[in-house]
Amino acid sequence: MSSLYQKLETIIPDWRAERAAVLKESGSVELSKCTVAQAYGGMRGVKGMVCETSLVEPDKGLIIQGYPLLDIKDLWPEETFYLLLTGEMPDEAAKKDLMAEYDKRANVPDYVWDVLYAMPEDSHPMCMFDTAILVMEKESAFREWYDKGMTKADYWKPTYEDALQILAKLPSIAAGVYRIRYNKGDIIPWTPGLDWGANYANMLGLKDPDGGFAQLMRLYLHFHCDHEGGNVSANTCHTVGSALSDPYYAVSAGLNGLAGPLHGLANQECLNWIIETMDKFGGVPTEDQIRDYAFETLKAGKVIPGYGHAVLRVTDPRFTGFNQFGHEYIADDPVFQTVDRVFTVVPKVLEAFSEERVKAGKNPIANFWPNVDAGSGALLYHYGLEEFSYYTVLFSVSRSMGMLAQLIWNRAVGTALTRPKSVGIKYINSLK
Ligand code: CMX
Repeated sequence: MSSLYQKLETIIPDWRAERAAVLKESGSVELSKCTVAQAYGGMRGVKGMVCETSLVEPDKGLIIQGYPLLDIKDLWPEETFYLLLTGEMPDEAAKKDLMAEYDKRANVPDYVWDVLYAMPEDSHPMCMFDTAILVMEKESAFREWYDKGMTKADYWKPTYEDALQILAKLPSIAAGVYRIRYNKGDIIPWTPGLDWGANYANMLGLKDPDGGFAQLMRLYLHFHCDHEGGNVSANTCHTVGSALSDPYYAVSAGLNGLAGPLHGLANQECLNWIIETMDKFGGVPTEDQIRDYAFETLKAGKVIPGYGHAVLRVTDPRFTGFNQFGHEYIADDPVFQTVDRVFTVVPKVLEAFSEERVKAGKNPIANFWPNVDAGSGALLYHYGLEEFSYYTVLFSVSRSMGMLAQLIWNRAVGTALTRPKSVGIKYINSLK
């Protein structure tokens, strides 16, 4: 048994006791109201689900199990997953143990490669990645145990096994998608003993003489791991999982949500916008040029990708962390310099544009600051990962940790089938 599994066996009874106590003592306490505007507005701010892995505070950003992200920015993804799931920092032995657990499960079934090679050449990498996860559904331990009959108390155990199987294989699958989709040559196999982030970097097959790219991948995979429970991907994974669909179904579904341009796909759009700006002005643009192009984009009815957020009201600490990495490792890179300069200009442009919107009777823009997607692409680009349409796959590998940790937690405490009540306009009018 892995030390993570043993840890879960000891703490899950406490989670269950806590849940029972909170329901008994506070079951009738009101968490939230929901106005008509919120019902039409994507339920922003409505508190209607429970998530223990992480919290997003509008003025602080991501807090993982009580730790603000930038206080723990040097964690490796193995440590991140352990922390997300247990609320505790793993010691070196537990980290090594999880690495060994991944080694045991890293082999990807051949039929996955057959499916990926058979997909149309112009398939989106996210479609390939999500398909690869879904096609492995027949491997699900949860489904096998469920079909044989198991008690609810055991639900978390095969969910944990599925989670480890999926996480162990994702770097290989994601790197394989890259190599197949962009004709980069043969699949590069997983290296036992190498960590999750460095293994992924290695299997992509890019040159990394000083290990900077592997270092970036660890950071990248750590930073994108989770963003509490209500975002599109986590919420979708949770809803699908609440029907006891197994983790292969649930994670693939969640990632289909991540593939949308208002969510994870923004990182592809974002670097696209940066490169467009550089092409237009023949290099690193001046602040005035960025201002003009930003207004041009907004006036054409488009969003400035990488800016704004549904919850955050400050600069995303994940952007700050990537920006620090850029200053430390690739300060002379023109794409990074452009991203850095855009950061000094675009918030003011969005503020001014928001005022114009309000004067025209439209909603204000709630947040002018960069989100995670504004900065990550420039770093990837520097290390030779130039295919923007691939970027959301990297995000997906990481976000699977959060979705799976949430799924295990929900199975462990027995969270119910998701079924909010919907209403129609006649009902709303009847309330007047
Ligand atoms: N550029 C232009 N307009 C923007 C904007 C931006 N960066 N951010 C918000 N707005 C607009 C919205 O489109 C909305 O307009 P309408 O009322 O005409 O539809 C208005 O401002 C109000 O939106 P909001 O309350 O500030 O933000 P939302 O919660 O509705 O949307 C988000 C949040 C992220 C979808 C939005 O800020 C956006 O589209 N940003 C650009 C895309 C992006 O970076 N997405 C990545 C988010 C992080 C992630 O999930 O990966």
